[in-house]
Amino acid sequence: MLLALLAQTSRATSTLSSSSLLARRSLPIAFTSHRNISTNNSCNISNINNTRASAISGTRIRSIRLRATEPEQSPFGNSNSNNNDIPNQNSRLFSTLISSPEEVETNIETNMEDTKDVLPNGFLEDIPLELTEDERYLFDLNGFLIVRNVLTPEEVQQANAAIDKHQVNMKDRSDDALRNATPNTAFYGTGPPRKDLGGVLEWEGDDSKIFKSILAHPKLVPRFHGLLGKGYRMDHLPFIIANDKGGEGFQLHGGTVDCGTGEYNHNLAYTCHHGTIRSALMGCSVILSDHYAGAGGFCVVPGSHKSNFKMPAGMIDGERYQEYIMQPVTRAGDVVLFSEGTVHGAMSWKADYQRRICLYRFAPATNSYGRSYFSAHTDGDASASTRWPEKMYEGLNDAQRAVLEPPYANRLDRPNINEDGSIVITTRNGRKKTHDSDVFGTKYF
Ligand SMILES: O=C(O)CCC(=O)C(=O)O
Repeated sequence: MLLALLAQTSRATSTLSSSSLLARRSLPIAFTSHRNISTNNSCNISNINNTRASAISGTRIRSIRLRATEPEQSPFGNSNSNNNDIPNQNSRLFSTLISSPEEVETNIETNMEDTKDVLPNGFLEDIPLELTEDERYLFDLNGFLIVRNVLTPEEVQQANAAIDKHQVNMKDRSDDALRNATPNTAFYGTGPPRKDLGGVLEWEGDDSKIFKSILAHPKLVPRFHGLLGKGYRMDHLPFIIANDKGGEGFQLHGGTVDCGTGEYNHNLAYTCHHGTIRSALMGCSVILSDHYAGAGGFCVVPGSHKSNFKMPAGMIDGERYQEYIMQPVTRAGDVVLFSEGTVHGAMSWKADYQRRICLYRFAPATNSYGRSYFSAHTDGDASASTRWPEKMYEGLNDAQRAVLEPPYANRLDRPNINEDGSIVITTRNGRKKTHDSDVFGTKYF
């Protein structure tokens, strides 16, 4: 709607600034700039688009102050659960200055340049063009970052409806060999095993749509670029993790210094050189049910991506030093990005409703950990195919398809995602390709 209206009102420009382009793609909550606040109106968030629409279609509104309120919902869509620690969205303020139809786009651009809003718990709500300084600081300090409201409540509901449809295929991790925690420890819970559900990117039509959107989501691409670099790629097959009440968590694992062995694990390296952060392998946990304080689920040892020593005995099972293990409070629609080099796990699930997340792993262009990108129909014969399961490619846009490329360097004709979601091929000089063909019989060394 906003997109169409902006298209109508904007003067035809062949080169739009990236901030404007992002604004066109942005979710409803895109315009925040405290500098522009001059209170005139307060209204429910459901009126935001209408208000914008009237501003865009000609009503002269000098400034709007919007206060968001949320509908009552289930835990699978930003719930009203008894949760005092979740940032109170009702108190979040949205404001934008709209002067005339012609100025709408300009104002959006202005606001997008420095949009930044710190939530009560210190985490960020914004739509940046790149990893912000605050995010860079938080990720470097803690080894993880929470990106709020990536999915709208409607998208969360859509994703959960698709899971409901396919939940008959959930596989319990019930065998001893599959359990992720040691019995009678804090992470084990009271019994029910974790449930895993794969195939999310291969589901028919709309069932996979939300899950495909994560691959190159406008709210995530700048963060992926900041933490993984351009040309980032999906590494593992994403899947749903579900836990019923009492359900088993996952003992602590990962770590650049492996928390179990104490050995350095370069496959999970975290580096920050010359101001550039890189995570050799990054977890991306899309939260699909609320995780209130004490509910359990994903937990992390903040800062452990830079640890130099083996974890003390007992901590890996949550039996000792629990006060150093943190369970981030998240709501359905949030996304947690974490370096796999940050020691993490999951606490047993305490809430009455089912825990649901979709876990992805992404990596820099030249990194590979998983092998399913070439195993789909060739059973691991790399020479036959370097493609993921064929159904994954259905209905993808160019940016999403780019993220499914196998690992190879950007200088070898790799599709990179631009800020506006379009693709640019990082072209290799034609003469070099011909030369390599002459030498190797293939245009890429
Ligand atoms: O349940 C979680 O959030 C963590 C899961 C995890 O780390 C894993 O499956 O490797």
